[in-house]
Amino acid sequence: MQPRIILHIDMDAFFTSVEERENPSLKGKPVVVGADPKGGNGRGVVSTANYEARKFGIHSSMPISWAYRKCPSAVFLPVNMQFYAEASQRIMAILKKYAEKFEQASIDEAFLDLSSTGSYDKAKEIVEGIKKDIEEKEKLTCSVGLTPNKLIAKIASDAQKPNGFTIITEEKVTEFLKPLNVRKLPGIGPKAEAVLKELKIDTIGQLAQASEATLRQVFGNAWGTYLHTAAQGIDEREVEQNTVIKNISRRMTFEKDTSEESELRKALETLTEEIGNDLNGYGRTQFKTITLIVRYEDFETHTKQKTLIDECDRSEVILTVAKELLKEYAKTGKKIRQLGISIGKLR
Ligand code: TTP
Ligand code: MG
Repeated sequence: MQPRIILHIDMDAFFTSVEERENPSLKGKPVVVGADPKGGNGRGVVSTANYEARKFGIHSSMPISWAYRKCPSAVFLPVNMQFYAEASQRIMAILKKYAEKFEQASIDEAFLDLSSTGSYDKAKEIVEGIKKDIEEKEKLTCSVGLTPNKLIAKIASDAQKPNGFTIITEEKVTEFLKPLNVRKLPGIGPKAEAVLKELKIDTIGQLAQASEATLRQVFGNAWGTYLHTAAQGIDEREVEQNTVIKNISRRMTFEKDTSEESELRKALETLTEEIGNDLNGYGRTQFKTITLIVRYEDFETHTKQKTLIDECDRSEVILTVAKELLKEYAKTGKKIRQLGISIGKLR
């Protein structure tokens, strides 16, 4: 069988880059896109920060009030989703032309299957063309990973941001993964990281050495096997043909972990409002599933989903369902670190 050549592409600091393109006077300044900071009293979260603002420790999903305190002189801009969605659509249209198999993974990410080029040299030329095309037509930069599968491609595109191009051929996969922190593997969060640390596993290389049986015992069968396989750099998933975003999600990290009901309720209201804006920005109206994501102070994370009988287009329903789903978690009395809402099966 011919080896696969898979490209993952991720736009650099996407929302802020679009803003900077429209207003070049922003270049070089720390820029934050998100809720109104209202002089440090604003509710809501950071959608993204440009690389200058990241130097101050500002990042996605942080409360906007916190970001404001970290860098009050940053330029704070509201989320202009329609604007980013349009840029995204144009970028995806460019990408689609380059491969028969194209999968949009989020507003600023996509996978392309370039196996039919037959070699990394040929694929590399195409990818250089893609980067140039996006830079010329959209005045935006992206980072890419060109590798044997989706998993490695996603890790590789992140390896040299911004404006990176990382090629990892089949024979280099083990060497590439070996020194990386386990957190680089999709799905490993702080909790799994802590458990692995107990086992004296810090790097993907060390994880690859651990026995599958041990990992299955510690993490359960499905997860254990995933970790074992992923650490070897194995991923059989195909690039799927899809061209539309299927869900929208928003997260909010509390400045201080909380179990305060009014604070949790306010957070759900803010998240619902932001999701409503995103939905409008995308020009979509209907959804069918609502998921609540709760991350506790110890990083334990739970999700609960409700599927509506009929498709729905009302924000109030998101809020009502999210509040209902939260009730059970609130019962535990454990403090919550982060809340998220995701709506799915969009139309
Ligand atoms: P990302 O690709 O995760 O981030 P980014 O493009 O801003 O920066 P990077 O260079 O590290 O890729 O997300 C793409 C866009 O999605 C981002 O610009 C804003 C939006 N977003 C949110 O609104 N909330 C979030 O929590 C995250 C992670 C992203
Ligand atoms: Mg990005």
